[in-house]
Amino acid sequence: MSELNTLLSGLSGARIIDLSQPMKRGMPQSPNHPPFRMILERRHGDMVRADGGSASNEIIVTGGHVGTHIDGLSHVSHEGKLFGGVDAYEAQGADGFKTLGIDTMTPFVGRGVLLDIARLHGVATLPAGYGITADDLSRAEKAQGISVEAGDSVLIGSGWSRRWNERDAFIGLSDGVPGVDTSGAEWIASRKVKIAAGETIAFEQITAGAGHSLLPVHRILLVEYGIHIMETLKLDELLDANVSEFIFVVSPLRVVGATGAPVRPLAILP
Ligand code: UVW
Repeated sequence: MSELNTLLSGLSGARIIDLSQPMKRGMPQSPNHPPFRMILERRHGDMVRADGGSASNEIIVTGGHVGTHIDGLSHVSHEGKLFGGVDAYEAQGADGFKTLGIDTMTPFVGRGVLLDIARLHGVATLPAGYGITADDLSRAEKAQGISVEAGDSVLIGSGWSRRWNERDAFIGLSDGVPGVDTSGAEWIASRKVKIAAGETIAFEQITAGAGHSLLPVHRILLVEYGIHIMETLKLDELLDANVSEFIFVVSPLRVVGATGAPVRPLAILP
């Protein structure tokens, strides 16, 4: 058997779960970012070719941080510095970033570990404003009999993607959103993961009425440790399947110099 066939036979019968939310106008998103818009620029019949053929196409205008997306290391600075001490003001320009743009991220194909914090607490969805601590993460590892290792990507299950269709509650400006607190962020960083992913817009704990005014977990992961953050993943199917590990595939759009990009992550399960 050829090496390719061996690889393909390993995948035959695999279950592939799409972890992206559908991108459409009006979907929940952070008020910090330009909204997603798509319009049909040309419709069938606008121009019909001599052979009867016709084509339709669209214009898409969107912020790089709406829908299921990944944050590049140029997204957040602290006191003027990006990850690795890079000067944020020198690195940025009208065409984006000379360095640390999302195009410089190597696509990830590797082990994904899902820590289900909702299940740990005996609920399908964590309450609004709940802070996921380092202790929660350690206890979830023990309960699931799994360990997050260097080079993995970690996905944090809060169950919040079950609320995607409740736009205002999902955004959580009044009641808050569950997410990792600073102790949880330090725990994730200590495991030397490549990507930290969650179901909510900000990944971090947002308390009632706080909005996205302070985002300390972004500073810790993106600026101090160079760990990409992924937001607004659709994890409900994976949580319901009660799986802890899988092949995780993340290949962001290669937008040169961008601070983030939409992505359609996949989980591949045996
Ligand atoms: C938020 O909208 C808070 O997420 P991002 O990190 O993509 O800006």
